[in-house]
Amino acid sequence: MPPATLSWPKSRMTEPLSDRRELTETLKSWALEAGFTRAAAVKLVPSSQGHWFREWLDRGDHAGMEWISRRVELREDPRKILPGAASALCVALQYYPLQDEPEAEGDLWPRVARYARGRDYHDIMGKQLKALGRRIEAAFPGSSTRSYVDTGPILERELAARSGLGVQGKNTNLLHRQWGSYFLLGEILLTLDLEPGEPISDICGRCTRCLDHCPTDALPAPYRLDAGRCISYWTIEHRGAFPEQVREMVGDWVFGCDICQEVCPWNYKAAAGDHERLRMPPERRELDLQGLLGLDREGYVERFIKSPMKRAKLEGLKRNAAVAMGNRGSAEYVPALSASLQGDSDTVVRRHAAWALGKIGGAEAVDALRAAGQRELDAEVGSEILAALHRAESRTEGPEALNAG
Ligand code: B12
Ligand code: SF4
Ligand code: SF4
Repeated sequence: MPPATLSWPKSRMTEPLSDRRELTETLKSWALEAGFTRAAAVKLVPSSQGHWFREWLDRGDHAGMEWISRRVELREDPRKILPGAASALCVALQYYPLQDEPEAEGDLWPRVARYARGRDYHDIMGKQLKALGRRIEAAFPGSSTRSYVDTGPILERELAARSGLGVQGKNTNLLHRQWGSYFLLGEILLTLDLEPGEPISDICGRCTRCLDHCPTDALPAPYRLDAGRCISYWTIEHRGAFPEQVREMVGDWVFGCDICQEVCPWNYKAAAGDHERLRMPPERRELDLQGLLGLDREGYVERFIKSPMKRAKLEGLKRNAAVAMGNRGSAEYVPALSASLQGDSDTVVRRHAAWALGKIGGAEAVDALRAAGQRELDAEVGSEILAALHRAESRTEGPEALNAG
């Protein structure tokens, strides 16, 4: 293990290759000590995928994520982010499978994306990267670092692909023969000059499983994701009510979607990671769909404040839970949905509870909708109840009953 105080004379930083290699190996070993599963270096140059990114924006494939169309010039050339930046140390954190972690059970957790079941990776990786950055700056006086996980203006998959941490698959995720694709990415931009890793060549070959199995056609062509059709986008990023056609489209996914990874052959036997804080904490494991829909703010803060699922906020998680129940179509959910329709303070949640009752149908659901319709003061919820009643009654009693009413 290299000493933490290792100090390299400045003049040697950009000089002989063997020193650069040694420096790179040292930093990579520090990244593993910091808790990452893998690390690799890349030279910073303008992106070779900038035109694809612009085309993606021009087509509107970013849906409602306006924030991603800002600071495009930084995404196209990460050297503009940190003055003097020459390299990046890219890191990967394997989140699934985890050694000895039991499979998710119940009606909720198997429909929460695997990356989101443990503690928020932004916290975990952000702290690890900051500590690593401090260690590097202390060991190499005069050098600077800037670290990012997810939220920076960086095409993280392209950068990591050039470092050799994986190769982009047709589902756009970064893939690796040994590690599959269930790993998260982060990076430290550095003024130090590192020895770049070797990019890996394509491992998809003629496979098209992810494109064929995406339930919403969100992958209309290899390497192209249309966020406006992606369950992950709607359940994580979208605020407010779902448009009508999206409600059936998201199926019973409650947060994110893993289908295009589940079907990928490289994930069948992926190596396991081992990070304690990525495991699902017991206070979350016991929650099911009905528990989530009935959660109050205190219960939400207790369970989700350290979870990546807080991105959807309490109202978003409840909206998603109600829609998942509706799409499951089971009468066992009617009492929980009725309680939500009558008592939830959020109009978006009530609207989706009404929709789900209409979708499930049956006499009990119709009664709950009628009772709520008499009390509801909000116009949007009111019309949602009417539409749901119409749908439920037409299936429960037949069209004549509707006309008679
Ligand atoms: C916005 C975003 C989303 C959006 C849009 C996703 C998308 N594919 O763009 C939504 C909300 C849908 C999303 C979903 C998910 N995300 Co996300 N997301 C991001 C974010 C913030 C930006 C991605 C981006 O720049 N998209 C722009 C488009 C244009 O990029 P792209 O799809 O990668 O397109 C490139 C390629 O297609 C390539 N390309 C085009 N043609 C060709 C041809 C060939 C031959 C090749 C090789 C490449 C190529 O060029 C494009 C430009 O680089 C990144 C973090 C970051 N800062 O990078 C995380 C990130 C990509 N997400 C991540 C994760 C984990 C997910 C989910 C798995 C979560 C989940 N389970 O629900 C899903 C996966 C869905 C999917 N199939 O991509 C991880 C991916 C880790 C990995 N192993 O790849 C990242 C890196 C976050 C992180 N720090 O770990 N995400
Ligand atoms: S995350 Fe789900 S909806 Fe999005 S592209 Fe993958 S399979 Fe399709
Ligand atoms: S499912 Fe097939 S095409 Fe899709 S990423 Fe995996 S190997 Fe590539």
